[in-house]
Amino acid sequence: MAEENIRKILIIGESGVGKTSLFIRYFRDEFITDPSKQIPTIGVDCANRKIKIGENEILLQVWDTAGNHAFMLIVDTFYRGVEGIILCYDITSRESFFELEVWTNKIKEKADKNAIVYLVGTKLDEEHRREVPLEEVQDFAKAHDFKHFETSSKESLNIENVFESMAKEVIIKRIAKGIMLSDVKKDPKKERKNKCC
Ligand SMILES: Nc1nc2c(ncn2[C@@H]2O[C@H](COP(=O)(O)OP(=O)(O)O)[C@@H](O)[C@H]2O)c(=O)[nH]1
Ligand SMILES: [Mg+2]
Repeated sequence: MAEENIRKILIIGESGVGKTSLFIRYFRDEFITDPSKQIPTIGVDCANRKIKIGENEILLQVWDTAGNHAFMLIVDTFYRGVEGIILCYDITSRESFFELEVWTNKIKEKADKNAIVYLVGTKLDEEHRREVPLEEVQDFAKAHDFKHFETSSKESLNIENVFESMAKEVIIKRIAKGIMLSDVKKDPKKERKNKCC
């Protein structure tokens, strides 16, 4: 597939919130329960999936990153060219919600200002252990203009929806940008002809 049809998406957030589980559920439709089989993310991991929306086919290239601060310098270099960011927190961890402020600042600092950001709460199957009230996180999302989702990788809730919705938005944004670019590229002579003075 031509390079221009590859759309880069980054999954970020604190260590242990469930980023890799989200990634594995989407790409392999699995959830690894055996702790001995869970491998902590080292730096970054990547997978691709072809997605067709209307006439447009894209390759969604998703990068799962390590939230661990030891890998921060490597991970920071991956924000370049990213069109969508999935910022994760754990609905059962108030601390992961507080850390969102730090992640939001990082997005502002490192990512393209046009990147689409989704705020994704994980571990929805653990509703009985919820520490992050829905209303509070919705207010946060609204204040930052992020779309908000809650998911469970364990029970496969809302996962496809997050990625499909992101793919759609990225395509729409790209089409809009394409129109703008073609406007800019218009022949200046023709442009002048059309003007009345
Ligand atoms: N109950 C439940 N546990 C989850 C879910 N997603 C991840 N976990 C658990 O949370 C821990 C951290 O998950 P991981 O995906 O490695 O987090 P990461 O460090 O953000 O990549 C693991 O023990 C997972 O089994 C989920 O949807 N539900
Ligand atoms: Mg991980």
